[in-house]
This record gives sequence, C-alpha cells and structure tokens, in this order.
Amino acid sequence: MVLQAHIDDYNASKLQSHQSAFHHLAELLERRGVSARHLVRELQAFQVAIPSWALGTGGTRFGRFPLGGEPRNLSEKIEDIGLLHALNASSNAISLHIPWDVPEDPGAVLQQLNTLGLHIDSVNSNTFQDQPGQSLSYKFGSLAHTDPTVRAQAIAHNMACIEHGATLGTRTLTVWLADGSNFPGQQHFRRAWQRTADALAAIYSQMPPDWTMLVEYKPYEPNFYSMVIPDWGTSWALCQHLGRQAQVLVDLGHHLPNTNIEQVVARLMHFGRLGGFHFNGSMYGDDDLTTGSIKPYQFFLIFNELTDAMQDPAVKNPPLAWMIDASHNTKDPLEDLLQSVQNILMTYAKALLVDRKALHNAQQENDVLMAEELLRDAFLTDVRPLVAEALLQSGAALDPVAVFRQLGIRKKLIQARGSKTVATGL
Ligand code: LRH
Ligand code: MN
Repeated sequence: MVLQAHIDDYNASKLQSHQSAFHHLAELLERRGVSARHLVRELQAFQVAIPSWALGTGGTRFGRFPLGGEPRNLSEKIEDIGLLHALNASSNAISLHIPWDVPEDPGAVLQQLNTLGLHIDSVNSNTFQDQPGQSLSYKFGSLAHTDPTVRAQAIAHNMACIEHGATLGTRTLTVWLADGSNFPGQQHFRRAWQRTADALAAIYSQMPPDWTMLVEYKPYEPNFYSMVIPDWGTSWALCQHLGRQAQVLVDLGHHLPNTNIEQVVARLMHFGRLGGFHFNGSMYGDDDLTTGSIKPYQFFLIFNELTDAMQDPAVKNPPLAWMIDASHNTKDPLEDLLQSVQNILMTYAKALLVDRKALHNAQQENDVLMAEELLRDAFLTDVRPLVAEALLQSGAALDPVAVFRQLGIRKKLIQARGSKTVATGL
C-alpha cells in the first residue's frame, strides 16, 4: 500500500526546508564539537520493537471505541508493523504475546517478516488471563499460586512460549506476573516470593543457554494491595537468584508517583542487570499513553542515564531491548506508535548532545547550576531535523505521520478489513 514512491514524493516536496533546518543545526552542533553525521548514524541504528498487542484500539473497563481496519490475525499485525517500518525505518522488530499471537504457520510468518525486513525481538507469556479450555484458573495467581499444579501449568505455558519463540528466531522471553493480593492477610509475602523464585528457576533451568529472561515488575493492577514483583529491587533480586541470563525489564508506567526512574535505570545499568524497556507515557498509573507525551523531561533524564552508562566502558550491561508497550484509547494506534517512535528517537538524540566531560567536571566541582544547565541545554535543543535526516537517509519519510495521513491509510485499512474488526490485545 505504501509505495516508496509516495515517501519519495513527500520528501521531495519538503526537502528544501528540511535541508536548511538540518544544515543550521549541524553548524550549531559543529560549534559545540558535535558531529551531526555521527548522531544521524546513531539514530539510524536505533530500532524500536512494536508490541503486537497494541495495533488495535485499546480500552478500559469503562469502554472501548474501535476505529475499524484493525488487524484480524498475526499476518495482518505484521503487515501493519511493516507499514510503520516503511514509514520510519526505525521499527524493525515485533514483540509477540502468547496466546494472542500463536504463529499457526511459523514458516509463512518468517517469510513475511523477511519480506518486510522485520524480526521478532521477544515473546511475552500470559498467565494473567484464563484461556478457553484451560484446566486450572489463574484467579489467585500463576507462578506464585499456592497450588503446585497451577504453578506447573504456568511453567508449562512459559516453556511453550519459548518453543513458539524459537520457531520464529527470537531468544528473549518476557515474564510479567499479575500475581499478588487485594487484601491484607490474603497472601504470605515471603512464601509467595519463594514460590515465584522457584517457579522462575524451573523455567530458567529449561531455557536454552543463549536465551534471555526479562523479568518485568509492576507496583499494582490487577491486584491492588500487593504484587509479588512490585518494584525493580524485587525483580533484581530474582534475576540475581536466577542467573546471568535474567535481566530486569523496566516498563515506564510501572512506578509509583514521583519515583526517580532515571536513578533506577542508572542503578540497574551499574549492576549490569538492565534488560530493556517497555516505553510508554503516564500521568498517574499504568496509563500506557504515547511515549514521551506526558513527562518529556523525565524521559530525557532516563535517556541521559542510559547514554552515560552506554558510553562508559566500565559498565558491563548487555545490549538493551527497546520496546514499546502502550494502549491506544483515543488516537489511531498506528499514528500513536509512529509518534512514540519519533519521541524516542528525539529523546535519544538530545541525550547524545549532553557534553559529558563538562558535566563530569561540574559534578566533581559541585557546580550544581552548571551541571543542570548542561542537561537543559541538550534537552532544549530542537533535534527534529536530526531525526528527519536519519529517516531520510534510511529511505523513510521525513514526517511519517504526515505521509500516513496523506495516503489515507486508515481509510484503506477499513475498506480492506471492515469497520468492525477488533485486534487481539489489551
Ligand atoms: C502489564 C504489561 C505487560 C504486558 C501487558 C500487555 O501491565 O505492561 O508488559 O504483558 O502490559
Ligand atoms: Mn509492559
């Protein structure tokens, strides 16, 4: 549907204004001793994984308002992510959720992925819902359940996820547990932790040696008194307990209000236990809004810590998994995802602008104001021409959302798939 010609035509119509903005910024950066060409290469290499469960309209318990043209199966989900990648050349990976996205024909899936220049970056297990025909319920938990047969069922499900993932070439299993309690006394905290640690160890021991297990934490929802893995410290302790192939997954929406997430990220990088991110934006709780839409400065401070650690040879942290985890209640899901990727690229570009040597000196001399000003200087730099240049050089659109709209893609998807289709996911 999206022919390269459409993108080229659009870029040609915007080229002059883009080039003057880019050259102006490149000169400004040159005076700061920063190479715009180097930053463009960094941005071209930065790829974000798209969640297969966020290609349709999300909902809340108060309602869901489908906008039509939503993917009806895994193949159409891959087609939509291929569309995003064609528009921004920055979304070459897909996170799958099992059983929402069981690959019926792995061969055909691999072929489609190949054609679109995509790959599967991780499989997510789901022991937070009961599937039709499931023998034992996860109402009172899964890996932390008091009943060993329920724990065994959940362990078997995670092993099945690894098998599905292996047929599709990924080597990452993401585990998020809804396990917890709603009332005091309902759960024995120490025994619940130990059951969870033992069950994760049972999965870990059967996981291929070249696989990674990402352990995601969340302070509340769907349980509202306690969660078995509520915070980074608990996830980190579990990863220490499991072994080197276990890493902490940071979902930005999974923090209590006013948590200093950038410090959590710096800690985990320092310990070499940061596995990756579920990027999204949030005002209050796990709101799963557009990434960078609500607290752009905090998001920048997170990338500042990441970039500082990634540029420090003393930090021994494995490569990070960059993934989005969002839910779209009022925006077009595809436009929302395109906007999120743009925000992520812009925030990374700003973090790359920080003069780390000057910042280090200001910190050493306790020049509080100068240290902050060095960060704000980078944050307040308009890097949009850099991101646009990176996409242009990768054959993508200078402005992906503009081309998405110009081509009337949502209308075409509704014509092709119907106005009532609802995608699996949240
Ligand atoms: C839990 C979560 C987890 C997913 C789900 C879709 O809130 O962030 O990462 O499994 O959303
Ligand atoms: Mn998540």
